[in-house]
Amino acid sequence: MSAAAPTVITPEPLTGTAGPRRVLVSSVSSDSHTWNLVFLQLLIEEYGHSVTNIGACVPDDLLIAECRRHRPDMVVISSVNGHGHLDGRRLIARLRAEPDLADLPVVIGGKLGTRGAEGGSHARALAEAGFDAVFEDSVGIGEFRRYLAAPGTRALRGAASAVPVL
Ligand code: B12
Repeated sequence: MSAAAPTVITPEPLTGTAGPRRVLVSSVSSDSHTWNLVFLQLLIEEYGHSVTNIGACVPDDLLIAECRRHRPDMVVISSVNGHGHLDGRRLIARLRAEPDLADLPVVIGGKLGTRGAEGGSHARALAEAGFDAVFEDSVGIGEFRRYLAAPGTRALRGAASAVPVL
């Protein structure tokens, strides 16, 4: 009996993007979960981008400092402990209040509330607070893949959209 061929999952191509970009992955201040961050790092790297993963329980001030230090093309925030909708709104308000970071592409995803689907969506409130996109839980993964591959994605469409290095 011959062995079954291994399954290869190939990411969708990065059509229309301008090559590898620098992505900062972070959690929010209250959240100590880490495998979500590792998962996201591997997913984003599959698309050829480089990732700096600054880990769990990141205070807002530290995230702001790391954005200035690394000057990423995009920030990806993940939270699964249920407080992401609160931490996220506070964090993005802080970030958008900094003139040099106000235009930085920032997205958030994960288990953003404590009650799952029955608690309703937090996407609108988070987008209104300043996130460029919101991806709720594992159903958001497909959308996130499309976002990474879309030619119009702000952080990925060309050098002109990158945050200038000071
Ligand atoms: C392991 C674990 C822990 C470990 C974490 C260890 C570590 N080093 O990470 C420990 C024990 C520390 C822990 C603690 C707590 N946990 Co916990 N934990 C889990 C558990 C069992 C697995 C999480 C995991 O690693 N999953 C694997 C990763 C790869 O998947 P994921 O986290 O689900 O993320 C997926 C999606 O959400 C999505 N995603 C996530 N982020 C993003 C971002 C973007 C941009 C996109 C596109 C997608 C995306 O992609 C991932 C893959 O599909 C889950 C239950 C479960 N089975 O999921 C609970 C769970 C996340 N924990 C929960 C809770 C409540 C807690 C505590 C508050 C418990 C407590 N009372 O102390 C604390 C929180 C501490 C804190 N300060 O944050 C709840 C959260 C409830 C909610 N959000 O509604 C869960 C869901 C358990 C439950 N059903 O109640 N936990």
